[in-house]
Amino acid sequence: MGGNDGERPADDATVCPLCAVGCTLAPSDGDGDRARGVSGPVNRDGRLCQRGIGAFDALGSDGRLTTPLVRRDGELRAASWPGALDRAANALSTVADEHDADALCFFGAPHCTNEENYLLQKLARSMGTNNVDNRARLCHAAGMTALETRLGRPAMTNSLAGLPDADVILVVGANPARQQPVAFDSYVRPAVHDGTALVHVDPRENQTTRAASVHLAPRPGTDALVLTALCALVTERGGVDESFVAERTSGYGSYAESLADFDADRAAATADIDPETLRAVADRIAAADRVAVLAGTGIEGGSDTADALVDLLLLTGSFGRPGTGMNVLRGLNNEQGATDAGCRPDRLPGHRPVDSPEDRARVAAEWGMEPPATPGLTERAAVERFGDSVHGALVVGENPAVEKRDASWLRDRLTDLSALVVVDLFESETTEHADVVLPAAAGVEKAGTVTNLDRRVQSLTPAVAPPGDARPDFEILRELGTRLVGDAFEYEDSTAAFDEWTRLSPVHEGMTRSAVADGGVQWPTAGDGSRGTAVLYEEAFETESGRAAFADVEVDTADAPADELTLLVGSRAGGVSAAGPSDERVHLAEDDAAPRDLEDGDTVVVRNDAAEVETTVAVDGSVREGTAYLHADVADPLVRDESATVRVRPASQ
Ligand SMILES: Nc1nc2c(c(=O)[nH]1)N[C@H]1C(S)=C(S)[C@@H](COP(=O)(O)OP(=O)(O)OC[C@H]3O[C@@H](n4cnc5c(=O)[nH]c(N)nc54)[C@H](O)[C@@H]3O)O[C@H]1N2
Ligand SMILES: Nc1nc2c(c(=O)[nH]1)N[C@H]1C(S)=C(S)[C@@H](COP(=O)(O)OP(=O)(O)OC[C@H]3O[C@@H](n4cnc5c(=O)[nH]c(N)nc54)[C@H](O)[C@@H]3O)O[C@H]1N2
Ligand code: SF4
Ligand SMILES: [Mo]
Repeated sequence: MGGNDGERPADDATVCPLCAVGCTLAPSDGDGDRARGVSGPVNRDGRLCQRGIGAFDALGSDGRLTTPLVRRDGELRAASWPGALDRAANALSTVADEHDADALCFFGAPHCTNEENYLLQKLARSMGTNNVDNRARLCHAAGMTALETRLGRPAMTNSLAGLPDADVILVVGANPARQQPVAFDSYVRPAVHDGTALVHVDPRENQTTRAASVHLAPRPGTDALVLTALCALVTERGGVDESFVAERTSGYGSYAESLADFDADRAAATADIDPETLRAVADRIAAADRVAVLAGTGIEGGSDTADALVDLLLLTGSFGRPGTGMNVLRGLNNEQGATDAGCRPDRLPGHRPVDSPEDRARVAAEWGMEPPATPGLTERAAVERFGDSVHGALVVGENPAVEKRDASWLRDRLTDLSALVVVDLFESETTEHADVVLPAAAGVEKAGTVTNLDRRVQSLTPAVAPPGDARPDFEILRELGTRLVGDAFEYEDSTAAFDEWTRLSPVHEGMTRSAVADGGVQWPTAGDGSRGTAVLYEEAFETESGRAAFADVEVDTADAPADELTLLVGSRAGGVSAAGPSDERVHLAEDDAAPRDLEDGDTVVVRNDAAEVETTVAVDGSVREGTAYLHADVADPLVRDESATVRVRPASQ
């Protein structure tokens, strides 16, 4: 099955920059700023979600940065482009001269194109550091690590288009009905309509639950236990795909032994779910030919959930065919591409390890210099070292705090930097502290390529002009690169950078810009640029042996202290049109509210060792007992505490 089966989009069409689904849209013919959906490889019927319809409005000229700003006498003041670029380059090179290149870090750019990300990491590495990362990657770090280390590639194994072939779809820790609506409505709902069983595993009921045939709401922290119980029950029911296990996996012997002793009823009791419902799900999975997993940010509590999901899929032979696989749903529009282009501290373009001499040599042949061999700092680690060992940062389209919008934590870190250069569309907490702010063009205003959540590289067409003097990030990075490094950054246009990137990245080898413009191409190309790959691992996994190993999942199900509740966070948002929290309340089950003398509407303090937040209570049947649900923005100060539990008390106590 080829990966370029989409239709060629209309000439004025581009890719929606607001999430990783990658729908095709165009400016509407007369209806103000509303976008018009255009039939594309993902939204074949031209469907858009509400956010996509508002894309031009969200990225329009209101409040946009339109001129470069340079700090003079403590104030950010308008400057010319050459003046601002010189100042930015000087500030960064002074840090490298006074300390060394590892005193710099480069953050970005999951909202930017593949070519822009490629330039950003080339700039970092050409200056001598691997301190380059993108924070959106961290939303799905556990899921992607499991995929990369166990199967080979840090990416969704399958395609949206194959989902209707699944017999069972397990949605775990995600709410695609709200967060990836076009993907859900175009591929999951029709499958369910045609008889696919949708099993939602989440301690909270959300929009996705409404479409599901079964909702399992295990106690938080017990997902891996429940999934391992499913593996044991599926085995008992003869649901193991013996030939797949024999030909494509390793380590089954000891894994099967550990399952043989597994007490599924005890697991159900620990997870506080109905054992009969669990058996019914196991029956469906055992009888299924194709099982697909869709996973979101709710599996990120540790590595065990992702590992248990991979085990379940290996056991049932659910890899390498349409309608199967481990599909971690990326969030931002080019989160996948930022990783593929090399905006990771441990990987060169195409996911090649920085500590591999052959891969560095291949890069050196293209760049004329070898990238550093030691992995750099993750974004999280770098932010913690601001003012200590890290003194300068180039930030392209990010808000570089571990979590966003906590002004005081961020301010403390950012004020410790001696050079901060920010490239963005809007002012933010980060630009407030910058020495130089460079105004960028938005996704709908620029050319280049982006890669959606199912590995499809698609082409952007500038649909509207950028406001004022804003420029595409590509031009800004090219200018900075020319000043800081030299000739290696003199690209004629973004296609020249695309060509260089695809020469260096084995999974993009031979991919051509014209094939990308003609309906998109899903990497890997296997060297044939016009054809992509819809389903990974059809013949073999990309591991040394070609097999995937079972993981003996260590399940840690420590109980929360009796008076504490597990903090559940949802409605994560990223991106410019993310509205503020629509719901500031803490949601509690009746059985948790009553013993605390709490009623709907009471004012409470939600507290842990990191912080406290005052809000009101919503007594709510959609959250399970033992949990407290908060919108991500409201939870922000609390999530910095590793314990992830909170105490909820009346504000008056
Ligand atoms: N409190 C809280 N914290 C969160 C979340 C939350 O919901 N609440 N969500 C989490 C999640 S899921 C994510 S992915 C991260 C997101 O974290 P970030 O990526 O840091 O934040 P965003 O707000 O998505 O975008 C950062 C900036 O990119 C700019 N931008 C957009 N397009 C372009 C472009 O083309 N060029 C340039 N140069 N800039 C551009 C925007 O103007 C914005 O200021 O935050 C995480 N942290
Ligand atoms: N409209 C809109 N859509 C977006 C975005 C946006 O800003 N607006 N942002 C995009 C981005 S950047 C991202 S990362 C994605 C995020 O997409 P999702 O990850 O689907 O988003 P959340 O709503 O945060 O869903 C997380 C779910 O995990 C559940 N959960 C929490 N803890 C656990 C647990 O221990 N076990 C299980 N099984 N479940 C748990 C929560 O209850 C919640 O239902 O959305 C993308 N889509
Ligand atoms: S689903 Fe995502 S890509 Fe599609 S229109 Fe909505 S925000 Fe844009
Ligand atoms: Mo995200």
